[in-house]
Amino acid sequence: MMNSPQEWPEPIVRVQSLSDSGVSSIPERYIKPPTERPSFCHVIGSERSVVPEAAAEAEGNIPVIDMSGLQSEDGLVRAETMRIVSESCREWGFFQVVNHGVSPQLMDRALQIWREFFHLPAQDKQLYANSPKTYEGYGSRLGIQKGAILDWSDYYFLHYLPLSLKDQNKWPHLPSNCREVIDEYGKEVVKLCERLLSVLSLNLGLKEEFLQNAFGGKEIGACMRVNFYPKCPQPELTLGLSSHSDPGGMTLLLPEHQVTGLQVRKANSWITVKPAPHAFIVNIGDQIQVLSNAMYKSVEHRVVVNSGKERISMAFFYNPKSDIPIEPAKELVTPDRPPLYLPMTFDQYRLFIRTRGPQGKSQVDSLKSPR
Ligand SMILES: O=C(O)CCC(=O)C(=O)O
Repeated sequence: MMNSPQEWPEPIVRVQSLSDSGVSSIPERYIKPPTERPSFCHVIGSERSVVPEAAAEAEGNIPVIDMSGLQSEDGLVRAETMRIVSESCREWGFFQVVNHGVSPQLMDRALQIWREFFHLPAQDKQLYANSPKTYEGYGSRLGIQKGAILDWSDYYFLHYLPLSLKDQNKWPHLPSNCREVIDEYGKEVVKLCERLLSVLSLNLGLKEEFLQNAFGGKEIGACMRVNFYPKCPQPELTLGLSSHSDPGGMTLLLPEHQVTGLQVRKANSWITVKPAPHAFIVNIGDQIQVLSNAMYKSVEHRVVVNSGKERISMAFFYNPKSDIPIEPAKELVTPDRPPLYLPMTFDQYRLFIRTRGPQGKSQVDSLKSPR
């Protein structure tokens, strides 16, 4: 197994400070190869296409699901809600949920404290500068490859669970209510994740508690990455976050809904997500793709930036306990559908993204068992 790297290969530059300095062109190390750039066009191969070989951007939106339907008195409404969740997991790997039980005020407060955090003076944030050893704290790159092309974003990464990794001293002490709000937000979001895992398990034809147990029962892991995408003078040349699928179990993303940026891959197109107010964007991570023997897909996504508005998003990652092997559920393995993946612990698995940075779906594909 690879060891965790200790230090960044190059001095860290805060993207926010670059943006604030008013540069009119971006440094070369943020310029993506033409096929990875946002195409800002709608039809593959159209004359307007700047990079015809790249996936085009298309109209549409990921499904929006009203979770109150799961408690409806009407059995048909309950069944239909389950069906839409199932279809979204199979067809999109992504959906939005509304009426999910987390207080909208708490969601607003959480986004607000992070907005305030990123607008603190540089020296206050610098106290929490992170290293690739654990990634906890204030960071500006993913991956440790020297000379890598970087993404146009800064972030804050912290552990929420298990309790042995939760260390509030590593969370920002400013703004003053920051730790309290993160704690409360985490508690509510964990409850929602538990509910969603039950729904996914039932939809897979498994016992309600199957996925939660496969994740390690009460010993699951949860961590949070708050992404800050500063304004960018040349958004057509770069990405706020390169294409990747999430390595963990399931992600609940809360973006600010006024500024778009997230794009989800659908066949050969990128669909720009239009966030519904106070919705969470739910997506299937690689570990659920493995556990479901690829019935559910962990889908590639990326973030585009813009020159007019900065953007914040909070990604809450609900993960398996890090040292148990994750493999396809026995119930989902049949002679027609042999196990598609070899077992691996999440600790081993996440070293890949921590070393190489976001790389599309190459990691989960590399896990395919030889046939
Ligand atoms: O900022 C976003 O909309 C997406 C963030 C994301 O994909 C991540 O943090 O893994």
